[in-house]
Amino acid sequence: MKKFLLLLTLSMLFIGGSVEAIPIPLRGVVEGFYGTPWTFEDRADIIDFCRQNNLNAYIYAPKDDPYHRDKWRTPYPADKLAELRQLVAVAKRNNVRFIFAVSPGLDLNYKSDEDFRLLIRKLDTMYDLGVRDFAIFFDDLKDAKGNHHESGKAQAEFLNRVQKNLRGKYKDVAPLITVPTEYFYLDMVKGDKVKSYTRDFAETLDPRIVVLYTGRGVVCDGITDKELAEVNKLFGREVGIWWNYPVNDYSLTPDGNRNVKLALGAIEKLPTAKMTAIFFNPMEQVQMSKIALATGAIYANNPATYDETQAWDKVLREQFGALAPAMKIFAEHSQHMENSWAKVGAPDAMEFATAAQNLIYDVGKKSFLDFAPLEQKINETERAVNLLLRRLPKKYLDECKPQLEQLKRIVNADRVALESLKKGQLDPTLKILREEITANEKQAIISEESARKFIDDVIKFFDAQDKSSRKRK
Ligand code: LOG
Repeated sequence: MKKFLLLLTLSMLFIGGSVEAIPIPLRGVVEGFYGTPWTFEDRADIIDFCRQNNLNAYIYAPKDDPYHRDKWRTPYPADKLAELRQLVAVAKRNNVRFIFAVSPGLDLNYKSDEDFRLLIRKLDTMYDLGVRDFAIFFDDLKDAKGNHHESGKAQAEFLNRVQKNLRGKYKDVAPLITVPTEYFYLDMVKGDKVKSYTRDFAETLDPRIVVLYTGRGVVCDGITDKELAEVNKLFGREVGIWWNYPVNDYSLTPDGNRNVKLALGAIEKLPTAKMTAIFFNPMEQVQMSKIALATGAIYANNPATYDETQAWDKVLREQFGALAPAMKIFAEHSQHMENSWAKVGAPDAMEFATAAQNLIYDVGKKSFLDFAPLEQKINETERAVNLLLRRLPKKYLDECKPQLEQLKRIVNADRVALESLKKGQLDPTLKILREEITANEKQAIISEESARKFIDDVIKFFDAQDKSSRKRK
């Protein structure tokens, strides 16, 4: 009998030869980035997008909404409240859970009854607007030296008290969601020991409260099943993921311009094991975020069968129709995000980079030269960029014109670089073109290790040749 039941369940899992999808129960978008918060229209648009893509939750947590973080004690003014009320209604219509978050950690006194009262007052107001899901976030409370002075126990007790208050008054609120102050794995441990903040937090926190974490790092190159299992064990519950892609608020120029590189790749390298929740943190550029977010939705609806290449193609076709092939070429150059502490996303324009590297290698070895592969890449990129600049609808162009124009400058210089290699002599205009590109990197960064790098490599190649020929003289 037991065997029969097992067979029955197994065969129920395999419908039409494929495993039935097991969606992550709580899946959606967390508006959790630094920089200009989305507008009402952006949010309504993304909530509608969530429904269309079978995402069921949106977290309201814009770092630079003063009433969410800096001035969390201050109630929303009437106009903001009216907007939130409308948004909650939009979410309800779309069957998307509107999760309202507060980030009080900058100056919260965990032991103060007054602070507790003020926080609950804010949540009560939102309850009255129709919100049934709440989150309290404690991320990014470190000082300039990277230290924080939070007590894991005090923080968890505070969260327990909030949860108890809400669940006591209201029978229809969902379990509280939180992000601890140590929210990425490498910050929770020291060597093979769990740090005291995280240990106390995990031990004290009501097991029903949902904990979100970001992976090994804040922005990291994937999460394995094993890593997730380790963190589940650490917190004594199934944790959820706050995934920092396609967010680009840390893509800064030396003079502090934000969001200069766009993350247009697919979500990749996430767990296939069972999970409770996943939220994708998007870019300020809301339309451009939809490429990664839609692949994230495909992932979240069936992690076990997710294939990022397939998902990416599908999403580009759905979102850009006839412009999809051109958009794919542009997006190929703008997937990878990396700095001293962050690394995520597939490498940019791999085929382009390989063609460029091979060519320079062959020129160096004075072996047979085949310019065709790179020339073809330059041609197709140029055609794609020009088409997009002419034909992309305004709502998209408004968000990606600087990057498209920058890629146009880069491929233009790539062509001059290629011609230089053909002639065996550096065209001096290449250095001028590079200066223009560098100047524009204040507005837009793209393809750093691929199309952009080829320019530097060719200049370096001729400079080195110059030097060695001078030496010989
Ligand atoms: C913030 C988030 C920010 C992201 C990327 C979390 C939990 N918090 O370093 O607001 O958008 O990194 O810069 C974060 O990720 N902290």
